[in-house]
Amino acid sequence: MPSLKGRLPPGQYVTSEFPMTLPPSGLPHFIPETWDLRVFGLVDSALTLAHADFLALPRVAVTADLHSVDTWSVLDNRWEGVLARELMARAHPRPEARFVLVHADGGLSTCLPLADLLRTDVVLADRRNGQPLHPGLGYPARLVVPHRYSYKSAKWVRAFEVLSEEQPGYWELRGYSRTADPWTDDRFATV
Ligand SMILES: Nc1nc2c(c(=O)[nH]1)N[C@H]1C(S)=C(S)[C@@H](COP(=O)(O)O)O[C@H]1N2
Ligand SMILES: [Mo]
Repeated sequence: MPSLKGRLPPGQYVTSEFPMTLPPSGLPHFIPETWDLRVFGLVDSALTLAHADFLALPRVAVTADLHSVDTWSVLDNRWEGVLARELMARAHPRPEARFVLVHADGGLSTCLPLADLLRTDVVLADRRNGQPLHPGLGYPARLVVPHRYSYKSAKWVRAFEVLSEEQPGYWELRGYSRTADPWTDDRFATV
């Protein structure tokens, strides 16, 4: 058992598997022929990628822990996929770009600072621990944002909307923190 000292944010416990919650509408249906991934908004080169285009992008592997606001943490996930910064670099955000609203199938959206998406550990993953990502965990493209509570790690991502101002997403509109920093127990919105 590896030492957890320094690994576990306040109020979290370790579990080995994701609860894999599904949206009320059920598991989003992935159809490779019609699926696309878009980057739009305040960019000079809006992107629409087919699934084959996404698969052809440079790939990375990132090992990271994921912390849920519901107090469970899953440690040492080895995610494989495409860095969000790879997509941003291709889309060329304009100088006024500051935030990105992530749109996902199943109704979730979440907003992150553009700077978060430029980190070298923020990946749009399609594999975990050497296997294709389980559909319930977000296949074909799950955002992984290790330094934020996992409601920022949108499953089934379809688009990144680049904005100048922050626009609250699904959980941010429902009382959860906009900043979502596990290390400061930053779970709920402060009014
Ligand atoms: N598209 C989408 N992504 C999502 C969610 C969702 O409902 N829809 N739930 C989020 C929340 S609240 C959490 S805690 C994690 C849960 O990850 P898991 O379902 O892989 O366990 O996914 C996040 N990503
Ligand atoms: Mo969550």
